[in-house]
Amino acid sequence: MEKKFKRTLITSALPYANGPVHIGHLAGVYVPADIYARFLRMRGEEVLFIGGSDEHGVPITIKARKEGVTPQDIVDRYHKIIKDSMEGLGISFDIYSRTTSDIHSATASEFFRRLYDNGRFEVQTSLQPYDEEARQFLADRYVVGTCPHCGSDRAYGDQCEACGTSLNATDLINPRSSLTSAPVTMRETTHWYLPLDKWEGKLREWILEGHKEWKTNVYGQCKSWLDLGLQPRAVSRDLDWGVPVPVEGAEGKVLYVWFDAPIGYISNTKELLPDSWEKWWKDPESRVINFIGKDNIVFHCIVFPAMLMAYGDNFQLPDNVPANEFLNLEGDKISTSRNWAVWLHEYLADFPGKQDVLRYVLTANAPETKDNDFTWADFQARNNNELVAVLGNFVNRAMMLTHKYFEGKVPERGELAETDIAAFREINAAADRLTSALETFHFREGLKEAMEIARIGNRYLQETEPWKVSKTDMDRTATILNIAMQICANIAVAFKPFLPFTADKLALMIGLGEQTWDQLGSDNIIPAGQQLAKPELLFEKIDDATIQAQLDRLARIKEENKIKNFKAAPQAPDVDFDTFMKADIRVGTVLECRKVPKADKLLQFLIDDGLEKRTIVSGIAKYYAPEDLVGKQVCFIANLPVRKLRGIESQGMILSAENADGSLVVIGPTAPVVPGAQVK
Ligand code: B3M
Ligand code: ZN
Repeated sequence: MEKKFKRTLITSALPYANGPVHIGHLAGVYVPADIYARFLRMRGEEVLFIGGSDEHGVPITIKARKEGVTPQDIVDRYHKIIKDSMEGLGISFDIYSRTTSDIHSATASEFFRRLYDNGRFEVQTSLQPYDEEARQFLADRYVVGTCPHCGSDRAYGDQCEACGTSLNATDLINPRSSLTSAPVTMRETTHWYLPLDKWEGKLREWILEGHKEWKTNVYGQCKSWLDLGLQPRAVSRDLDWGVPVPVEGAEGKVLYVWFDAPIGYISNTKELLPDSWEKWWKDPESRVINFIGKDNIVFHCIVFPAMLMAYGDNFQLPDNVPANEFLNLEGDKISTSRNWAVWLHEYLADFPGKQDVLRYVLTANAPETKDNDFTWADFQARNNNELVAVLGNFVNRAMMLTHKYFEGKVPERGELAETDIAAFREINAAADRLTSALETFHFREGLKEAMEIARIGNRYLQETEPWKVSKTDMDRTATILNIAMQICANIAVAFKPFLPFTADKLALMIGLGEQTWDQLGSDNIIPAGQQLAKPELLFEKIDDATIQAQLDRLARIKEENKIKNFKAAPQAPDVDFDTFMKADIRVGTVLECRKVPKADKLLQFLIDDGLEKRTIVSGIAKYYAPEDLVGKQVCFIANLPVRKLRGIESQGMILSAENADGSLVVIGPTAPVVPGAQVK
């Protein structure tokens, strides 16, 4: 039996304030949460939509250290960018706050203290990596050293990225701090642990028995965690950035970021509703829905619920956690540190007024059941072929025709024909599917059904042909265009959760007041006689040049990353001096240079080598225009055996250096020398 709830508290993961928000965050969390919040509000339900920045944790301190600023400077910067850009995209939070607020510190502190006072923690002492120079403990991630498995000298204390093995900092050979490069020692430290093992039985029952309706990716991940068996987890850290552990003798220790961050949902509710926040969290008729990405499942389904159970006081556990998988960008994993992302604040600047295009593409492509890929080509195609050609086209035709034949007033209609009734039968079926898709967090399915209403509209105009009927029968034309306007009104309702800017623009154009969900499916939303505004296009085509500019930006980032990540090859085995001296390396001047026909890699040189002239063929055609090399001096090996390349005898080899991206740069002297000079 479906449980009936009075109100819904929607939370969306608090993004780390160590960088801006990107399309991966949006598709995974914020757009679906916003669609759901808007849907419930349109149904007249009591809803609260909570957001905020997660401003603690080690990465923020590292970034601050790198930039020579304070962690507070970092979070102030990104909190503002994130908050403003989310607002720009129309994410309709009731509050977007932050975990450096006083109310949050007080709430998180009290939460810890209550668990502490009630004996809910275990104390454990362990050895942790310590940076002697920075005089601080290090998270495993910030210890680097040599991998005991593959010998890579760039392994992290939690994983070697070269061979993929997961590690502990103590496994590394020559462990060093990535903060200061100082050698890492192991020091004893004491922390508070939440004994998750003690809550395992309750968690099993609550999730595995009680929430079989959860998405399979979420349920499955919970089940495998539970089947592995839960361990106590440390909830404090040795760090000077975070909420201080509110216990005597705990100087230099703060709450672990994953302990305080989910409490942020509670503090932000409190901040918004100081007097009535409790009913949202503690009334059994309230339900909590957590929108998150898949990497946060364990914290929301296991750790935070165990914290809430340990706290007691009727805190409601989440009723659902509709976590999404990941969105990739042009085939590669999105990464803040590699700058491989489409950043929301940059999108809003590059595509002003096109918030809904991004919302549409991210929903149509949402990684609901598996990882998905965002490509600019798909973005353009969905805009041009779906938003412009289907949705925008229908609305524009219906508006133009009504203006043409009825001076922009919704005409009176006569008796409905079978086509009219059939169209609304279809719209109602789509509307029902749309509603149940939204109720069950299937947002891409829901969007398809909303689009189906626009498709029905286009088919309706195609079948009824009011432009022809108007020549003989104005009464029938009036009925057709009345119906067309009712379809427009249905579109303004159906799309409102997904594309709020467009839906509101359309509502304004057709004189529809506030859209409510119960209007959906009705064939009589706007009254006859209603004056329509001047039709304006809802969407415009996006041209190839605009898309190319985005692709060029990504290509530039790829190149920059290659250079940043360049690792010099290990040194080759020793060669004895006499052997080396046998190579006769000389400088020559390029007299002629041209492409070798039918060989896209090869250039043919004529070189003044101080003796006679010699021909050399070199595989650098991709990196140089032949005319750019004429007159230049290059180094070449003179005494290699002659080789035939494409029928041309090559008398030597031009030296070049290989760059990080694989491109070749010809080597020459730094000042002019006589042709034939030997390189020693
Ligand atoms: N800041 C992780 C993330 O942004 C984390 C979420 C906290 S939710 C309480 O993926
Ligand atoms: Zn390795």
